[in-house]
Amino acid sequence: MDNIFNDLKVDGVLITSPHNMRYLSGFTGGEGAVLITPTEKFIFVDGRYTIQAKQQTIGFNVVEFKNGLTSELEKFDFISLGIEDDFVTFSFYKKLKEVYKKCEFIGISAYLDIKRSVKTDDEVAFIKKAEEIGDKAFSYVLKLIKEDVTEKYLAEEIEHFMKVNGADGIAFDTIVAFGERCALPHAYPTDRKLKRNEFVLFDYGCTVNGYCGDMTRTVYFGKATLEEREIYDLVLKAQTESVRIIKSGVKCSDVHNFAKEILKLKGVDSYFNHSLGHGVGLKIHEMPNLSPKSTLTLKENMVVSVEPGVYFENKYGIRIEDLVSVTKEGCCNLTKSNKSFIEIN
Ligand SMILES: [Mn+2]
Repeated sequence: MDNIFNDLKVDGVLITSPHNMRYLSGFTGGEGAVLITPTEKFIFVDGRYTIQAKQQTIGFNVVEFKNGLTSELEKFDFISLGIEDDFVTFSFYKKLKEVYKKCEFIGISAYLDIKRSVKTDDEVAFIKKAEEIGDKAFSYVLKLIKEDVTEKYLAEEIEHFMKVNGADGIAFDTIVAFGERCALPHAYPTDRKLKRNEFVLFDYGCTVNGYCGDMTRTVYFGKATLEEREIYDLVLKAQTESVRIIKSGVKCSDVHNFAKEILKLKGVDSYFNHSLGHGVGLKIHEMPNLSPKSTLTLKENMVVSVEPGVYFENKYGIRIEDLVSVTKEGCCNLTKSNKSFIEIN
């Protein structure tokens, strides 16, 4: 970040999104603003966050504003100011234009997204820890699977387990889906009861120091049909083989297309209706996407999910997801939970 003034032609950077404020300053309060100039760093907060900002930031001047953020911003002048074009509202932008009448505003969201996509070793370690807690939650929840249990119940158990086992929160609303509900890639837990002979899909993650975990496992309650078993093994093949080709220098779109080709072996590639994966970090969905549209190339220390899935309306769905950190030679799988076919009886 310190070289932002070399990378971009700006003489100041104003950050207001919670994730980028946290990334750049350590402040987790989510409200306020971070202002960085070539010589100084400021964080502006209201009275609720003054102590917290002092505790969480290093090298920042903590300024408590009493008459609104703009009254503090008026004390500065910029020729060219970087702002988050993907986050700033139209009304805030109009205010900024009134404060800095002759200033040119430069959108820096994409720049920060790319910057954040490559993790430090510490950031990878936090994600790894989140995934370890997720792995433990999976072993725990497997034991709770039985007839008539509800999706909501299992989801609550997973979240509670993670929170009392080292997580600081959940990365996104936990998905637990049974049977035909597994065909909704973003299913939400309901009071639906588990019946014999259907799939159970779990997709969840916790946060550790703000960094997200993310994993998906699909298991079977009862005795699967041959077809169900074959499709599962195909999704598993797409998942494991895709992980195998990931390394620094590989195009993100190539990994997606590779997985799709494997699903084509049994003609189910058209039932794979999302991208193969996404970056994770302080946000659950970050750059880069393992998608056919991506123009990015994998780099060392990017962390991405690899999650092929197939979804059959009114029947069932299967998705298997691991997180991997990209290395020079390949990748390191951060998710250790068993992914071979599991039947629970
Ligand atoms: Mn995911």
